[in-house]
Amino acid sequence: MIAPCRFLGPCRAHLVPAVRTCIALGALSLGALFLSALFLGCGGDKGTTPDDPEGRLTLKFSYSIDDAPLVMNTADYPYENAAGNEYKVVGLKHYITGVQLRRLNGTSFESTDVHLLNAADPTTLAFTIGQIPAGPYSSIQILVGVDDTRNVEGGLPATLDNFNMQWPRQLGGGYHNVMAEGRYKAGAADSTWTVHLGKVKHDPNETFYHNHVVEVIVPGSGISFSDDSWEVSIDVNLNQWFVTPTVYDFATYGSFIMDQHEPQEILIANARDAFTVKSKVRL
Ligand SMILES: [Cu+2]
Ligand SMILES: [Zn+2]
Repeated sequence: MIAPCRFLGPCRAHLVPAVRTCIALGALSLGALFLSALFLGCGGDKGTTPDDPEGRLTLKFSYSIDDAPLVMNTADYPYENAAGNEYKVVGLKHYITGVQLRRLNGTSFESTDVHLLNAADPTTLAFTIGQIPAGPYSSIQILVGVDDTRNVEGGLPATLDNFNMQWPRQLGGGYHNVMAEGRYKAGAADSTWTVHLGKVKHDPNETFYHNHVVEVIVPGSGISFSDDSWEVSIDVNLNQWFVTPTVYDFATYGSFIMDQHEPQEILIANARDAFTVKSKVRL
């Protein structure tokens, strides 16, 4: 049996961020937490000089449902997806890794930083990448989730935030790439929907766990740097995750999709067009 990981519901082994006091820290010592916090910074910045210009890029994320900003933990069910599910959102967290600034000639500049974004905590929704070589970039590519190399047990620093995103060892270990969930109306009652994306075997007999991350080339994100700083605001429309190319009905796959390859593939394919650039501002 795999213990469910939920924002909602009973406090279980590896995840219940809303009820932090229930979490058994296990092997995590305070010392380890402190040390990893020290090393969590986003890399060094050598500073800029006139002959070695470098740019800085701040990516700022927001979440919406179609045209309205996402409001979580509402009493009612304010949203409706393409399948007709009336729903609310209780939690939404995901990693961003593999931020790549791509040039027209096919080369790119890539950041190795890992960012955990929590829609409930505005301080987590922006991060800055420094030391970007000058020149024009045609687009920004991001990986929603943890790249294959680091999505393994112990692949990220042992912080409480990463601990809360752990993926069960029985399902391949590592971390949730995306953890979103809420409730939806199911007839007279209501039920839980969960979008937990991580590692799953495609076939029970295979030994390889596929890492379900979303590769997004953010449309309209091209930008040119000299030794300046830019802020690009990216909006994520959650409803867009539930439509095109496949309409996703909460009732079809139930509230536990962590061991199901098919709904995870649908959600990954659907998510690719959910990210759009809202603004590009020179700071
Ligand atoms: Cu989960
Ligand atoms: Zn798959």
